[in-house]
Amino acid sequence: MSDIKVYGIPGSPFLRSVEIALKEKGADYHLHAMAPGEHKQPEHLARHPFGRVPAFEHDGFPFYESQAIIRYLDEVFPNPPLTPGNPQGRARMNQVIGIIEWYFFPKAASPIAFNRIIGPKLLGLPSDELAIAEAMPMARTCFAELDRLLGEQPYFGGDRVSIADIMLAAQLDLLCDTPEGGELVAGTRLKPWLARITARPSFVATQPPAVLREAA
Ligand SMILES: N[C@@H](CCC(=O)N[C@@H](CS)C(=O)NCC(=O)O)C(=O)O
Repeated sequence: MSDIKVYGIPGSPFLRSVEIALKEKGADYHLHAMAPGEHKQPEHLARHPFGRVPAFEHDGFPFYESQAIIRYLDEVFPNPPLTPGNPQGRARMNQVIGIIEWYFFPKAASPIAFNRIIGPKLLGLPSDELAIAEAMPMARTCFAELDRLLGEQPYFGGDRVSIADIMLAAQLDLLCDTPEGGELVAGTRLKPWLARITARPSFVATQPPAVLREAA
């Protein structure tokens, strides 16, 4: 039996995406839940020198970066597959992961969710309204483009949930609790997609802490 350890701060969408992938695979794991701030302490920096979450270990093999972790899980636990079986589906999945990592998370979701939820409700910091306003043009571009790329398909890579769906839905589920996220998702095809995917047992079992939901 394999030994899987996941380190992270509950509520982190990247942590949640790794947990969702583990649940989709039916793999047992141990979550080392960390408090905010612990991710900058030497113990965690030894696991993750960039001081972010999640970090991961499988049978003594430690590494970090959510995308790498989920792709690894998809290889070591092949069923059900989280990678589409055809080149176009895989290209679309990889494209969406690239959009999440380069544009959506750092330039849209992170400034909005941090200033609306994490900062004011969890860390006692004031909302930086300018940072939110500055993130909105990129957020609008991301929502429009992701809506276009999803199109009429059930999931980004085709008929089955893929790594892109898991990573994006973990981000959107939190962001869409904010007024800005709610406005951005309204009327898009992302809204029914998000409702469908977050009803999956893997999402239900990995809800963010209630304090983050109440905060929104
Ligand atoms: N590229 C990293 C990003 C991880 C990341 O940015 N995690 C956020 C939480 S969702 C974090 O650790 N933030 C803490 C900080 O920036 O201090 C991954 O995919 O794992």
